[in-house]
Amino acid sequence: KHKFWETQPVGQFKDIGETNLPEGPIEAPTPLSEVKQEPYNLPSAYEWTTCDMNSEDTCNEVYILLKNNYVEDDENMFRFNYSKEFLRWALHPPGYYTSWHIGVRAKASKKLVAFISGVPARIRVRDEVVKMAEINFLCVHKKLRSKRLAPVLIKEVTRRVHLENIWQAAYTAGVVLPTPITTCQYWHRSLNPKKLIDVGFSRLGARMTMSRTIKLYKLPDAPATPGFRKMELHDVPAVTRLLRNYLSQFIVAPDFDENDVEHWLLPTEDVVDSFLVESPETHEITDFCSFYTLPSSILGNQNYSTLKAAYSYYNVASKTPLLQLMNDALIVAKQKDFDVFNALDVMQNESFLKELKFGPGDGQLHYYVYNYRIRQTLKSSELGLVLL
Ligand code: NHW
Ligand code: EN5
Repeated sequence: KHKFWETQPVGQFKDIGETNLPEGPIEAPTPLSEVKQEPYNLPSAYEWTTCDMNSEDTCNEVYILLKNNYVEDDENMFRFNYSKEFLRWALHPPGYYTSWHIGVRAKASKKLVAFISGVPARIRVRDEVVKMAEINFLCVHKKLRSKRLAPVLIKEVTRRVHLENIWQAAYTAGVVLPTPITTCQYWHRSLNPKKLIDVGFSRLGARMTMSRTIKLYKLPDAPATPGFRKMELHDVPAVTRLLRNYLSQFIVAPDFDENDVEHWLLPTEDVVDSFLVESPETHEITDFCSFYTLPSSILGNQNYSTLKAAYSYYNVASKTPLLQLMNDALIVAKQKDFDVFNALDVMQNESFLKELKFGPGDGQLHYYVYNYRIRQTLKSSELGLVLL
């Protein structure tokens, strides 16, 4: 069934329930001198290219490939439309390797037809911090599908990760592969219900009118929590402490230092938004919330071309109730003109989803780790990792 994935060091379906297998690397690292020195072979009409995302032209080519060919929902009504600034941010964290930003071009036209990327990350699994690659933005042009190009891209990124002496990776997908460490549910909170209904993202509930629906999802004009404000550069040490302490309770979570927090959580216009609560009395940073901006193209609608979605990222409530903090996040997202606020049922999100009028979506997200066995499938609430 999985001719490619059966050959890879990942959990296999036949081993589910094998409780005796040890936790940790599936395969030991090999000496770097034994890592294949040449790229894998592509069909002869295609060639490898390393994509320098600092180049305006290259970044634009990757953007256009993804805009036209990346992930769609199961009814092909919406397609992710990551912005150029977002892609540059996502691919340039501390310690990134340009060699992990891998494209495939048609030799004749030089057109970019496929892409895969990795970025370095330290991810803690129980009490062990593991250097990993986070793999994302795997994309093959629609006209080149089902030709087994994806396995070649995956093997090539694996080889280039190995050349940096890194032997594990984390990735997510909407499809089931061998084998998820956990499966998460997408939840959606309408901010602009009329547009969501008009474009087919959501439906008018039974015994509901449009005006009742609009009223149902109405939010206050301003956040309620005293001391709620945008995160700034000088907050990085306090946010890092708060976040590290919070993430320590999850079985799998990133091991963020101050440089990571500055990159991933300091607000970047139209990419990532972060807010915190500074106690008006003590000036202590007690709570934090964040979301990233990921619009989707609306495929074939007369009136609208883009759905503006915010995705819940990392949130920590130590003093303010999480429910109130996330209600404030919804309020600021609404002020910023987002149509919908999306969240996964990771970390403690289940504690606010229903009360804040999120509803379950038709999509799921499966999380995977390459070359690292985790003893049993996790609950989504045991996961402290959000990938873009
Ligand atoms: S998930 C988003 C992936 N992208 C999309 O869905 C975009 C739209 N679709 C496409 O572009 C986030 C194509 O359909 C793709 C597959 C390219 C998905 N992950 O070339 P073939 C990520 O980026 C397997 C992994 O004929 P295709 C995460 C499939 O099971 N494998 O298919 C990426 C089959 O193998 P099998 C996937 O439709 C993580 C084989 O590909 C997959 O033309 C990558 C078929 O290939 C997916 N999402 O192209 C892994 N979708 O064994 C990283 C399909 O079942 C691993 N497949 O026969 C770690 C590497 C680093 C390690 C470092 C130590
Ligand atoms: C890795 N970084 O299916 C990315 N999205 O529910 C790869 N559904 O938006 C992983 N089908 O339920 C990709 N509206 C996996 C996700 C792929 C995209 C995807 C789902 C997630 C989605 C929407 C639209 C469905 C359109 C028809 C959905 C219902 C919203 C409703 C609002 C009111 C309360 C009830 C729910």
